[in-house]
Amino acid sequence: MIEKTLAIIKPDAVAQKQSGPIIELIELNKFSIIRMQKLQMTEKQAEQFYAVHKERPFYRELVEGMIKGPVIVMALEAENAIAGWRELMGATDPQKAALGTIRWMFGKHIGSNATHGSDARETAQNELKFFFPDL
Ligand code: 3AN
Repeated sequence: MIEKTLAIIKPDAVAQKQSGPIIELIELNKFSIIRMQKLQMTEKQAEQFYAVHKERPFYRELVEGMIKGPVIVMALEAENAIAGWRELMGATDPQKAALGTIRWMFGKHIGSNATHGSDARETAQNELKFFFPDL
């Protein structure tokens, strides 16, 4: 089934000029980038975006990490895009990510793991709307 998902290249990866190779991997893996924007998230936006993690001990770190610089947000489309993008990103913790995945290559630690991806169909719908209201 053709799906859409939200991908974000996080501030650390953007600052380290890793967005080029990450976007290349996205295209080599046959995702279509149907929207793409570089933007600076506000603290309020990041808090809202990560509201599901509000009670987690790392919530502040998560919000701070997302607003320390510009991000690149993308709407990706492909067959099974949601699971496929998560597979290409690799495990949340870069130390546990499989060889060749984006987080294996570009993640530093669990709090700085290069990219974000929606985790389910409903989340994808909400996260896409958050940045691209026309989708
Ligand atoms: P994923 O991004 O792989 O869906 P989630 O939803 O469990 O993972 O976590 C959301 C984000 O929170 C992760 N991308 C990661 O940056 C951060 N995170 C998760 N666990 C930790 C942790 N133990 N310490 C610091 N940050 C964490």
